[in-house]
Amino acid sequence: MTFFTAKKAKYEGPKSRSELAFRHYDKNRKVMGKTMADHLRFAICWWHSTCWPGSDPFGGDTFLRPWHHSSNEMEAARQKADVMFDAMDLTSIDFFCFHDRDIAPEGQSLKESNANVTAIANYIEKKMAKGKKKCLWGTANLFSNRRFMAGAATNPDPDVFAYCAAQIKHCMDVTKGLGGANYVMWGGREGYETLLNTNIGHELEAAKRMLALVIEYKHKIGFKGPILIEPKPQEPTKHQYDYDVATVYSLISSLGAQKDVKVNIEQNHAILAGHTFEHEIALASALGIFGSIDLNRGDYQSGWDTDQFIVDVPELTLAMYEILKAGGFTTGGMNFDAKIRRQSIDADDLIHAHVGSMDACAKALLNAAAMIEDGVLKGMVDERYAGWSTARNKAMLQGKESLEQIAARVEKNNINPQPKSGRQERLENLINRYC
Ligand code: XUL
Ligand code: CO
Repeated sequence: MTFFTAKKAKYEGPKSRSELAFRHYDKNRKVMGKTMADHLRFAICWWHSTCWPGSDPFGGDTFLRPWHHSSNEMEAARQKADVMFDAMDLTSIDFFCFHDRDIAPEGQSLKESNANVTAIANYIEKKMAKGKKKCLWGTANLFSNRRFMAGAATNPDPDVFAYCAAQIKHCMDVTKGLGGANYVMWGGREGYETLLNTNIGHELEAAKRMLALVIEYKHKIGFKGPILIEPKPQEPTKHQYDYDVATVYSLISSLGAQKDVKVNIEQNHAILAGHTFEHEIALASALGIFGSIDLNRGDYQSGWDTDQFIVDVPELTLAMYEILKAGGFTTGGMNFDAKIRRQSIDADDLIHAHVGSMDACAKALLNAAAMIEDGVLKGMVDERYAGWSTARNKAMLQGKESLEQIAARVEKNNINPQPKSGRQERLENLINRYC
């Protein structure tokens, strides 16, 4: 018996009147030479979908899922896996993402915890083969247990650093065993609460060392996909070292590791950092470190990580436009790091949430593809930078002219720049034509 009562959502076209159906997501439809499924590479996440019980700082469990109240933790872990695979089936989502502590209970020692993770991973592997499902990425939970309260790799206690290294090693092995396309690092506790007890210089060095160890191990075991760092500016710590794409780039480039390490960009984290979602994608792409997406929506009034399902088509259209411009996903994809609201207590709410957001993404993909194919927006941007294509200006950008030479040329030719309109409103009107 399955936990859900919903039937598998089908593509019914834009005119469908069914409550649970795809209007735009037609999995095998080709868009710009690739199927929609290959463009979007949707993933469901373990932690919000089956681990979180609906709690908030003021109250506990609202969902009352049977596996949260089971006396046999390993049996509950298998039950959660069954529900995850049923959800993937009903939504036609091909990938999943997990933390080690999501899939299996923590034991009395790391050895026991690792054995639990391995046992459930074996159970998951069998279900993957049966349902043709894939792992987008795995990650180690280095933030929930109280041992991490003062940091994971950046903890003042070297034993915590060592413990993290050991936990990551096992999680990388398990992710590789499940054929994971990427391995993620989100530094939930890599930051500080007060400078009064913090040695920033040491903590940055430790974070860098951990990343170097992970890259080395990735090569050692032949893990093909990239390591993805997930930027976030605050929450849980007041000041996070992985603030945003630009900050994470400085860590990656300090190791010269742009080939091995990319970023996993989350909408809610982007707006908490004071950026837009599309800004973070465009910047990562410009810096050569765009990897994957954690898909959700922050609340524009609340200053915390509300992780709602994203259904805003115009916002998604701008994000998809940047993703297509970046060449689309290679190993990455769109992981629903999103949770239903704590009042959404019906089992099927989870299915409706994923299907609705997938459909919004599909519509955004169609909009963005039309923007690319028309080329009007690109044409207007190219025109703005056209002056740089002359031989002399190219030479200036390539460092072939010194400051004195440029200065002499400006005086000699009486260069006198004339401002031109940025045409923002015309561009915004143009975007609305596609949405
Ligand atoms: C937390 C968050 C994490 C990461 C994985 O804000 O986004 O769930 O995605 O650790
Ligand atoms: Co995330």
